[in-house]
Amino acid sequence: MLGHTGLDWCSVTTAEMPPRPMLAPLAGGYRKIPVAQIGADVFCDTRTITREIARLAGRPELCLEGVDDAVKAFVAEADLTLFLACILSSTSLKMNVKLFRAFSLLNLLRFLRDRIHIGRTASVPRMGLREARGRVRDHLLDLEQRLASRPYLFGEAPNIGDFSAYHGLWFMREVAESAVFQDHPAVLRWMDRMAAPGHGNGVEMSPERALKLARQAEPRPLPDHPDNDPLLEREVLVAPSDYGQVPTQGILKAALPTGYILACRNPAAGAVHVHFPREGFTVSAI
Ligand SMILES: N[C@@H](CCC(=O)N[C@@H](CS)C(=O)NCC(=O)O)C(=O)O
Repeated sequence: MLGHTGLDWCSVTTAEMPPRPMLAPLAGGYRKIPVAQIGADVFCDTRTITREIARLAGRPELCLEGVDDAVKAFVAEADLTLFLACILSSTSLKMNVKLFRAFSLLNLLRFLRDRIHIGRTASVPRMGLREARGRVRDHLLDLEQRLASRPYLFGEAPNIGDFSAYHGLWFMREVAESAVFQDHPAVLRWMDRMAAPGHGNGVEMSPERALKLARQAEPRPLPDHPDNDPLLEREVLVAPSDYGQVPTQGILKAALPTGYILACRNPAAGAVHVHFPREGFTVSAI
């Protein structure tokens, strides 16, 4: 999405699983990636990240608030069930060999143990390998049909639906080198079109610098919105409701129709505002 919008950005590479000691102070313990940062504002989950990209680029169709209900429903399915189906169906000998090459044995065991823990504690519908493969096949047929008459899934230009569908399939095609795409030429052409702009003007940055930028900045002013949530100004926990349900603790500063803003403070990052979407997250008082 950063490539398609041509925005300038910096990239901090983090470990593939916690502990992530430099990221934890910024995102208040939220365990998933990606996370985005603008000064002392930190955006968790692609739902809040895409909203910022859409705003900065003046392209409302890149976030959920800018699209109609049909696209929203498509994204809900693509981001969770279909994404998990893509990852599950990527299980193959080739994939296992790649994992072995990428990790030391100890790290591989840690990684697998971590994934099993995520799987066991997840509250998403369980899916076997057969079901996952079936879902991916149906998904590809649906995309092939959509793309028969237009370059992107919903029209002449990409919207958030394209990006949601793309990332799971990217994993299958590029990382797992899956053969399922052979009978779907329109999907392959669309994937090439999606990848063509690259990742934009991304510059590598150290985690220390990211933390320093947070410390030096003030969180931006809170949105002007009538807010009478009973938890406002109270210490709360916000956690994903699907998987990786590690909570972030902070003071609830805003409960907007689109999401929550938490104030967190620690010596490494200073005072930060951590943004979460409402959908897919729970908030509870401590
Ligand atoms: N709903 C999240 C999903 C993000 C996600 O699942 N990220 C994976 C890596 S691609 C992750 O962090 N999984 C748990 C973990 O590894 O800690 C989003 O849209 O950002």
